[in-house]
Amino acid sequence: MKIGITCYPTVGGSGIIATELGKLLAESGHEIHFITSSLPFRLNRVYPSIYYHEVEVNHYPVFQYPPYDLALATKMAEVIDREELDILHVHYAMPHAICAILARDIAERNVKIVTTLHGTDITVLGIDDTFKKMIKYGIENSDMVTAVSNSLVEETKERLGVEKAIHVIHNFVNEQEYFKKELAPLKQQYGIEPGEKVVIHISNFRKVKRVKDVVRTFAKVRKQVDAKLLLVGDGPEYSSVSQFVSKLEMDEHVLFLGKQKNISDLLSISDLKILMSEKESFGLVLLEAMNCEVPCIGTNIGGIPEVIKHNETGFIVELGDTGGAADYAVKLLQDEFLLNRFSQNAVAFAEKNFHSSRIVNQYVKLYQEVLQLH
Ligand code: GMT
Repeated sequence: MKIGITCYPTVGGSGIIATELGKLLAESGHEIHFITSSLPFRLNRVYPSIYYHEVEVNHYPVFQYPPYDLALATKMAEVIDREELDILHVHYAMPHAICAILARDIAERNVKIVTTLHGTDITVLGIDDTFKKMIKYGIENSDMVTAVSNSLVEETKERLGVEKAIHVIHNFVNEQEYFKKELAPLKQQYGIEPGEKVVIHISNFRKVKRVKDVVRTFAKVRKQVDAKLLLVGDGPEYSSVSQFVSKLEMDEHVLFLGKQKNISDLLSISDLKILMSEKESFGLVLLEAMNCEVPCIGTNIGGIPEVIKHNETGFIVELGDTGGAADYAVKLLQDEFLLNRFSQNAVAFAEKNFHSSRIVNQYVKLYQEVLQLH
């Protein structure tokens, strides 16, 4: 098949999924055309049968705002016809599905549109009345729609009143990259003592991630367990979280690592991952952790309970329950046998339910079905 893929190419779970999917589809013989504003950051080497078409936005003085969406739709239409695409798979309804629909109208070829919903398009933009109708239109006029969790399907139907079938295809990780490595020297370089446990949180530090709840949980854990907290990522809440850490006099125990590329190395030196989000359609970082044998504690929000199996691969707590999260964390970190069992359960659960080959097959099957539609 010849498949066009559009996503937000910068750092973010949806961009990672779209790019890794493109890479795996290319490996299994399909021709992939990325149509994005910049080179997807995971496309870090040459892949025969992967092509990249850059969307260029012209800055004519007559436009007060550069028309990115229109430039994208025009580029999509051009690529559909020139490269004879069978399918255009877009990640995010807003604006990508809308642009794809416009491109389908402009193009001469009968291309099928598959839209994948990743969460923030529904849980954040879908609340805004201005966008609600537009997102609904994008979903209803796509040929097939997928969402990354059952919870996101329910939320989409509830918030937007969408009747169309939405297929759940969970997220996956690149197992060649996410696996546990032996990296004891790295721990030492970060000044982590041999007996100390390592708790990790990775996010884009947006408000919805509730990073302060992670710090609150960790502060409670520290009262009983010798441990360090690694905070990985950057975003709007970064400085207020750092002030909060100082206020709790935890600077010595919390390491702010900023944005990092080799996340699997950091996960390999970690014992536990904490995600206290108030919105999360899936939580790809949890799956990355599980593949590196790191059990997770997460909130009972969105798709998180579909990824963490409570009391088996980690624990689920209610939103804001930092006391409960700390109790579970202490229980795991103080019992080497239990921690090891949860680590093994986590990697086995990830392999069984979210292995890349399984997920990519689900997409291929969906593509085959969409091509049967008139
Ligand atoms: O979480 C974010 O802020 C980034 C966002 C994205 O666009 O990558 O993540 C969303 O998509 C990911 C990939 O499907 C999911 O793992 C995240 O849970 C989802 N984020 C939210 O729903 C808040």
